[in-house]
Amino acid sequence: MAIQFLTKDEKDKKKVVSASKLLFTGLDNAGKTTIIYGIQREFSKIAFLKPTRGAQRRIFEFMGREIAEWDLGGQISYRISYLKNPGKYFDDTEIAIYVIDIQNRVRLPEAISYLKDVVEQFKKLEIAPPIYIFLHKYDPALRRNALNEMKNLEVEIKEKVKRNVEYKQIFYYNTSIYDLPSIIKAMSEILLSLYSKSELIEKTIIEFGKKTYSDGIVLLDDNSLIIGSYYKDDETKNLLSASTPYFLTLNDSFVFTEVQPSRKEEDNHMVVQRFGRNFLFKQLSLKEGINPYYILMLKQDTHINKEDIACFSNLLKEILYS
Ligand SMILES: Nc1nc2c(ncn2[C@@H]2O[C@H](COP(=O)(O)OP(=O)(O)OP(=O)(O)O)[C@@H](O)[C@H]2O)c(=O)[nH]1
Ligand SMILES: [Mg+2]
Repeated sequence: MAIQFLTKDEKDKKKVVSASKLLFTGLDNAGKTTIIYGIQREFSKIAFLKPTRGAQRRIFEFMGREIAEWDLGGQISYRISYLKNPGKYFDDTEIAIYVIDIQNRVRLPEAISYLKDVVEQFKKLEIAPPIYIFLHKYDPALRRNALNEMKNLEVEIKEKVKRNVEYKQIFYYNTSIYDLPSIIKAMSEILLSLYSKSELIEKTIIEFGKKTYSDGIVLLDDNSLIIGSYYKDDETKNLLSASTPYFLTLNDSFVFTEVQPSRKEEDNHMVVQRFGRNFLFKQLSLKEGINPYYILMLKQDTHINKEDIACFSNLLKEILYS
């Protein structure tokens, strides 16, 4: 049998073709690249962001599957070139995220008009991916100080889209980089919709939750995305979902280098006590060469049984990678 060696470029190309395409589009300055860096916790890059030049692609793994993320720079000259060559930019989209800056009212008509253009391209290409509209820059300060105004604006945008854009699958999320859980929730729900495995994972987490006497558990991947969760009640849910980005960020800042090869997997967990309860955060390395996963648990006690963790990790590995 002939062995085929591929160059890195050829391999990347092959990956792009087989991966599910996730398209980020919208006007310039809407916040697309910020959202992408947000879930990667690349906060230092966010502060110095420049407009994206053309289409930037990245491949990442989500639940054992490859996702090709396309970030289409939204400046007018690029938008024109995408519309001239829809096959190259819009074809094969499985999920589209359309980002609208809700703080820029003046550009709302332009944002809706470009959404219409994008939908037209999908129709021309005979594809019908769901479009998730992010009403972005929905900052906590605005929510606090101008909630009624924001609610009215939301209704207004949705009505305008309905009137101007004929498309079956349009869904909405309110997001802000100053409310990372809002981005994590949106991205996780959207990507999970691609997977049939998610129900099985959910069941595995519930079982693990009961076995370990946990009030709640969130399973996360390295992109801050929530793969599955189990909550005893709403209060636990709110506490846990609000805390995930902070534990991940804290963990990032404790990155151990190769200089400490003796560091064992079981040492790698944190316990934080708040509100009379214990948050346990632990890294799970399911497979070599694959980014780690993480669990955040809310418990009455601080006990964590190694065998239970090993069994849970094995089950996850089987579900995700076999
Ligand atoms: N207030 C607020 N500002 C944000 C938010 N997200 C992004 N921004 C700011 O919006 C500006 C534009 O963000 P980008 O992510 O570069 O926008 P983009 O959509 O990628 O723009 P192009 O690459 O030109 O298409 C930056 O100054 C960000 O800091 C948010 O949630 N709230
Ligand atoms: Mg950008």
